[in-house]
Amino acid sequence: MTEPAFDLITLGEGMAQLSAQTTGPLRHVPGYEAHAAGSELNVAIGAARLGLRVGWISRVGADGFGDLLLAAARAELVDTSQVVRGEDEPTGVFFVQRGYSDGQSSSIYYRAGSAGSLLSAADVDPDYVARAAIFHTSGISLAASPELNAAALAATAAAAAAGARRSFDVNFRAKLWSADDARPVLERALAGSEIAFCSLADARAVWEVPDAEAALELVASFGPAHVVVSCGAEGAIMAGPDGALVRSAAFPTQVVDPTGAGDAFCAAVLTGLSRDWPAETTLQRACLVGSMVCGVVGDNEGIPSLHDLELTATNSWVHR
Ligand code: KDG
Repeated sequence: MTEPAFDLITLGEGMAQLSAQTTGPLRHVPGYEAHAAGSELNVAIGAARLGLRVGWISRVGADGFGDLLLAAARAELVDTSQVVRGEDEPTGVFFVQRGYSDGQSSSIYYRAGSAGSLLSAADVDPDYVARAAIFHTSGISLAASPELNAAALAATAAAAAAGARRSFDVNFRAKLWSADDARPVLERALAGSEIAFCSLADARAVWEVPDAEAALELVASFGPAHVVVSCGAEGAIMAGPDGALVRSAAFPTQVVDPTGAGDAFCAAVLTGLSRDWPAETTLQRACLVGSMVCGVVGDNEGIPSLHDLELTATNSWVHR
């Protein structure tokens, strides 16, 4: 078997994020700043910045926001040869309201009929997917539209046929589908994955589990050998194929906007798995990367390079 050309290939919709420049309800926000976002694009950018060879499969509009997404991916040397340029549909957009109702951020989507949601199975080249060591997608791709759902499933099947490891993040978005609609689809996707990510919040929303251990056990029961449950400010737990459970605390941070932190966490775990970091190192670094993203506006700008991560990790241990 030939060496995979990519450590990681992700598939999913990129979107322009318009993040409120001031905190509070959107109706009183006078200005926004634009960032490249979208879960699987965030993972691609994060993993590339951490040193992996990454490709991104997607579809963007022939508009300025499409240019923004491509520029963000290419700046990190993410391969965009499989990003289709739609002729007529706009690139999807979402607004982020920050620091309102419990200090949380919330995303308001303008994505119906977007270019990214119209990526289809016919756009997926199985030979390209076969060049990945790990293929990654998430529940957002399964929920956003029938076309994107079919594209994600086609790519997952191509990855399986080629012997690539399949990674799946539950990424439940209640604005895209209900828990009842999502549950069987997510369970099928988890059954077809080797590596699975689920936040405790998502596990509670979809399966009503009481705690992180129950979430881990439940997700593992669907089939994936490697399961990671992230618990926000409570840190994360991870179980590998050897069954050993690893825990990490979160790193205290001044939260500016947590949007994208889960994707950054996921990118760091996938980097650790690809580079054979010890399990404890992988999980601690992933928690650190997630906390670094929380301190910065934008989904992926706060993800460090490997050099910055190592430096920050050393300082964090010293000051803990
Ligand atoms: O994880 C961050 C994503 O939620 C954000 O970038 C937007 O992809 C997005 C989505 O569908 O929610």
